[in-house]
Amino acid sequence: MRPQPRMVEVRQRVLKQNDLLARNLRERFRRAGTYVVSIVSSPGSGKTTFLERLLATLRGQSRVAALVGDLATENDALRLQRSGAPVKQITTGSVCHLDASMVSNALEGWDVSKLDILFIENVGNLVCPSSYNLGEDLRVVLLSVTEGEDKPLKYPTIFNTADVAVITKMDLATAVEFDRDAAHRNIQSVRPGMRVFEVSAKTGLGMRQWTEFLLSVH
Ligand SMILES: Nc1nc2c(ncn2[C@@H]2O[C@H](COP(=O)(O)OP(=O)(O)OP(=O)(O)O)[C@@H](O)[C@H]2O)c(=O)[nH]1
Ligand SMILES: [Mg+2]
Repeated sequence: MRPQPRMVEVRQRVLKQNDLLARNLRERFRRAGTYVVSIVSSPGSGKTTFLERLLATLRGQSRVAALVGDLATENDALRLQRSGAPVKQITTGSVCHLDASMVSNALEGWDVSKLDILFIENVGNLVCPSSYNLGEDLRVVLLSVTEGEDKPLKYPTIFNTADVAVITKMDLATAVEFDRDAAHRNIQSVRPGMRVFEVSAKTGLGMRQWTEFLLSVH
């Protein structure tokens, strides 16, 4: 009896299935000319607040929309809808990440060719989302100043599978004695060369640089 290898096999099959669906999604987005940005981070590090500000800023110049994942509630979708952009909530029940099929189902009824940028806020989690490709062009990992500079070292996979990092809640940096050098050093040690932005979605600090970067890559 070899229970462990069998478990690994099932997991690999699930991931392979997701990769196939993600490839279809990626192709669909490419044909539609839609740039897709996914956001991952631990719970409460500021994904929705960051997106609220981004949607409000970009609404005037780009056709933007968002999908947002949580285990339960429509709270984040209701917050993001205030921007006036199309937004859909994905509730995952007990699942700690979004997968490509959830994204595909949520897009039903949407003409993606009418979107310039689609944002996907993943379920707040520093582990599960890293294995699931969503067909995105850019994966952004957020790290808030309140959660500790060591998070990149403890959760390297989520940083390794992201393209760019954003340090959030910079307005609280002094209050929590945030060690900026250590945070940057830790990010670079798990993902050398990673581009890192520092923002406060509350005060707007750093948001212009971030938005300019996004518009330059999309
Ligand atoms: N001071 C400060 N607080 C912030 C900032 N961004 C978010 N917050 C606060 O942090 C808390 C969590 O913010 P959310 O945007 O809901 O975080 P989230 O990552 O979307 O949370 P989940 O979706 O539950 O994982 C809220 O109380 C926000 O007001 C910021 O830039 N500065
Ligand atoms: Mg949120």
